Amino acid sequence: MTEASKTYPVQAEFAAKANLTPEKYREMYAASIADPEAFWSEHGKRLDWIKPYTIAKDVSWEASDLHVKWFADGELNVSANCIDRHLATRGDKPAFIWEGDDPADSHTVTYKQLHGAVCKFANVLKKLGVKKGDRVTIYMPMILEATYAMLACARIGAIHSIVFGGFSPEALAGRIVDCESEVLITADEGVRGGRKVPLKVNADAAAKIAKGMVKKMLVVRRTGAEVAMEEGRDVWLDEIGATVSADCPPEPMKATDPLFILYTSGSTGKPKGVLHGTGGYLVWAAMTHEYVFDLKEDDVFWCSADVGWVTGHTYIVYGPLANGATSVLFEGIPTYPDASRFWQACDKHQVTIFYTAPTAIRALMREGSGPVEKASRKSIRLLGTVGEPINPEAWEWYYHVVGEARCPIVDTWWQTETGGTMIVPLPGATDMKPGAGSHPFFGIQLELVDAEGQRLDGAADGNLLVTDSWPGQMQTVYGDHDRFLETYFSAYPGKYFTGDGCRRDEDGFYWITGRVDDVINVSGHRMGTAEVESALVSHDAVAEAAVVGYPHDVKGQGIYAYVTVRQGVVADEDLRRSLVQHVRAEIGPIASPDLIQFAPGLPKTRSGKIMRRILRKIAENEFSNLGDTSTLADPEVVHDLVENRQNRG
Ligand code: 6R9
Repeated sequence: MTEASKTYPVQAEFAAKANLTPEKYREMYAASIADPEAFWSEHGKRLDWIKPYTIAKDVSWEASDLHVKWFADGELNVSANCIDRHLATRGDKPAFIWEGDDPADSHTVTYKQLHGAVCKFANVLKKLGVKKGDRVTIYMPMILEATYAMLACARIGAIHSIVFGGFSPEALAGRIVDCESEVLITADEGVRGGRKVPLKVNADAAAKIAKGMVKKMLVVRRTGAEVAMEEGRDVWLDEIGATVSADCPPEPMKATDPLFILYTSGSTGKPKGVLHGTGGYLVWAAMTHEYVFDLKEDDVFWCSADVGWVTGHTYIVYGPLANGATSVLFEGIPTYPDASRFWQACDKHQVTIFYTAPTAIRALMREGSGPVEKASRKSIRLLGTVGEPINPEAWEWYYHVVGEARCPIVDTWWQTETGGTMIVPLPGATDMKPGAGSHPFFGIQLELVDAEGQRLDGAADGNLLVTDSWPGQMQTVYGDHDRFLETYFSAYPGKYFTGDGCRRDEDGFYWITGRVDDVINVSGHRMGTAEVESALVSHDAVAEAAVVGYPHDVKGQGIYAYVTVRQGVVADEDLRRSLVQHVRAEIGPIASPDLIQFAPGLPKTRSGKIMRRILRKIAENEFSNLGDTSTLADPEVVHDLVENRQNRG
């Protein structure tokens, strides 16, 4: 048996109290596939409906009639489901525990307090002129007001679009313009790892690039830094907040009305605005949160993602709150003030379920077990990971060192597009194999196909498809329904193509092997190679650029850029630094190339197509087997690329 196929049964002590058993999982899964309409009609009832639905699933993936409508004739309000309906029974229960960047800084908000804060925030938005259906961009640090802003939008039926606070003004502006968002919510500054992030300065720069699109900017005071306020456009939340009431009835929304847009990278072109609806998304967020994390009433749940990513949307805010759970919101980073931070905070707040990304686990693993053992971690009973494949070494460390072999690990595979978890070893229901996504969640039907689209049965390795809809499925690409069809349903008509490769082993466990398109996964963040390339070629010195991923110890994948400079330009260290700076300014620090190779030419076919396969191999330091190079226009180019490769690890 190889290390990678080791199997761990769920611990008996955990299994005895788990919400699921192997039998119950099998039974529910079978029911969800045999009659999706009946299954989801039943499980949709977990929400409070203003007007009950009569149909659960109204979906077509046919090119001529592509539509995704769950609970189509029902009406509900997401903020009422996340807040109001808990007030009678959980009014004094903490909804959020905020853990500041500074370990001395933390704050609890009960459901009752959350209700007041969100209603006020909603009235502020109304006062700024925001109406149902309007897009509101949120560019915020990890502070409570970010969650109030989301829930306030949901309360009045506005569509939020959160842009991760690490994105540059250029990237922020692109997203504001794409969805024509006239209101931008930001803070004076953010704080991460002891350092200030100039959010308002960036927001001002973005508003300028967006040329008059931003009509109102709502600014939250976080650090108290002196920032410029533009007369007539900018308002402080605390000032305008003092003028509005804390009474704001929730707007009845159709289940298919949009809840949020979240931009994500694809293999081509600009990031696309993934649009999620109201009813289906919330059912999926709540149900996956409950089953994936074996949720109990007194759990303290901590998802360490940023609200700027889908994981933060679904598992910091919507899933936990829809379930009336207590959710931790962390402003800082895992290594500040030191590498014990996560575990110290788990002790401090008695966290019972902890959910993070493999890249964080690998970074902490480097520091050894000392920082982990400084904390007791006794409160933790379940661990989770998300964002990229977890290598078995990191899994074992997480399991044995962090979880002391007491806690199951749920490795959750999903995407911005899927709204919530799709493949997971449900705790109590299945054994665990380190690195395996394992089994489909209720309602999820998977298929593996080869490049020609032939279905692969039994143990096999292929492209991962989903063959039928689920409530959390995105509805469309905002403003571009054709791109929705083209991106997900054109490679294998009538089926959803995930963009991931996957292996099914002899026991029927699914193992995600990574992206098979031109998307790379850097520290769990999705990055389109085309985006980085277009940032590079917008630099004066660059004639041509090609970007690929390569294996990176901590980040999972690093960004490797091949750059051909213009005639007369000196390709030296200064230029390297300038290119990195340029990409940071165009997209943000997460897109910084790790390695840049100056290349006099790129390998191209006679028809002028860059042969990425060769570039990937060289970046992986695997140049001994470059495959067929006979179609290259100039085979000499490859020799130079290999000679001057940057990854010799
Ligand atoms: C939730 C999220 C989606 C892509 C996805 C896949 C990778 C996410 C994973 C995983 C292996 C896991 N991915 N979770 N790969 N195992 N548990 O990350 O959404 O940012 O849209 O990224 O991330 O490649 O296609 P998103």
